[in-house]
Amino acid sequence: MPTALITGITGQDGSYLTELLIEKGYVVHGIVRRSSITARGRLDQLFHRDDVYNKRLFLHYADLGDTTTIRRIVLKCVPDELYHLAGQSHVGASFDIPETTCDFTAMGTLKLLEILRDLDNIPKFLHISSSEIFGRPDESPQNELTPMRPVTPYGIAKAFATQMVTLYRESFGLFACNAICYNHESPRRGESFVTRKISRAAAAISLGLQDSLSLGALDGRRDWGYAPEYVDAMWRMLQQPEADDFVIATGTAHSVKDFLAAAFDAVGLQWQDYVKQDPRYMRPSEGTHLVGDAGKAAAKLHWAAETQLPKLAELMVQADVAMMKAASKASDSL
Ligand code: G4F
Repeated sequence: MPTALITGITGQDGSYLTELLIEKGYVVHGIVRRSSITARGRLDQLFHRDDVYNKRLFLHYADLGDTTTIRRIVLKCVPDELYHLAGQSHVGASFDIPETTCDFTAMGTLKLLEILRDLDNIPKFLHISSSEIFGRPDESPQNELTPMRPVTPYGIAKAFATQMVTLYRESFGLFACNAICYNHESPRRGESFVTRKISRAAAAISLGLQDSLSLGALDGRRDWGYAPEYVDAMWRMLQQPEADDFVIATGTAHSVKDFLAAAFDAVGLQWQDYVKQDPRYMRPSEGTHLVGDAGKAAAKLHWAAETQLPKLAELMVQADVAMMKAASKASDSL
């Protein structure tokens, strides 16, 4: 059985990737941060499978900065593939906590690469990079050769990590790849990202549980895809004969207003009746024209995004409606 190690296993992408790898017959080890609150809900289905938990799925505690512990975990698990998904991933928050963002997202990646460089059997390595490395690009759509012009602390940290991965591939011969992922969403998306904030609000307003929704800039455009499809692209990258970087995107940009329209339409409402703008959610600086050209992924990985807006918004809203109805039923039965 092939063995994979995943940093950020409890996140949206980590949980979908774990499901994919378990389905493909892998043994999966995941690194989680120690905290007094157990936040592993996204892996629940796998935890309840007797044939999986502690048989083919194992969790280990470590912070990204704790190189001694991470080295020990890597030596113990002997992974064939290492998927590095962890980091401080909120772009807006990166303006408030730039040092933490750079420690986790930039230095955390370099520390992992340094651990790998010393191993006798170096696993194939995938780093989840981001469209934020392009910031305000000169060309649209962007591809793997588009120059990086990040305009946020998060984007700068990701640009550093991305370039280090390329450097370790070219200078030290590591099988190390960057998946340059554009925004990818799902019902498991964190609640502070705009799509999930909107899908939850549309669901709650339609059920009479919320009156309004406060957002920041509504004209920003993003290339939004469906997360389970993106983790499939990551896996495909590590099955290639040679390590390389790939843009993973739908190729279509939409505004926050487009997402709002699709999400509220899914519950028969007009977003203009409920949405307020709040300066608290405005960012000091924003990426623009972020839309990806995934032509190389199509040619080499035989991968293409399938789910587009408004289907994505609709499936997220429907999942939130179902979740809220189930929660209210459960509290009624107490
Ligand atoms: O949902 P967002 O916070 O995503 P953002 O900033 O594009 O970053 C996400 O995608 C990147 C590319 O894959 C990742 F690298 C990154 O880790 C993260 O997953 O914001 C999307 C847009 C922005 O233009 C933002 O200004 O929505 C706008 N927005 C408007 N009101 C808001 C809000 N964003 C958030 N989070 N919250 C708001 O209230």
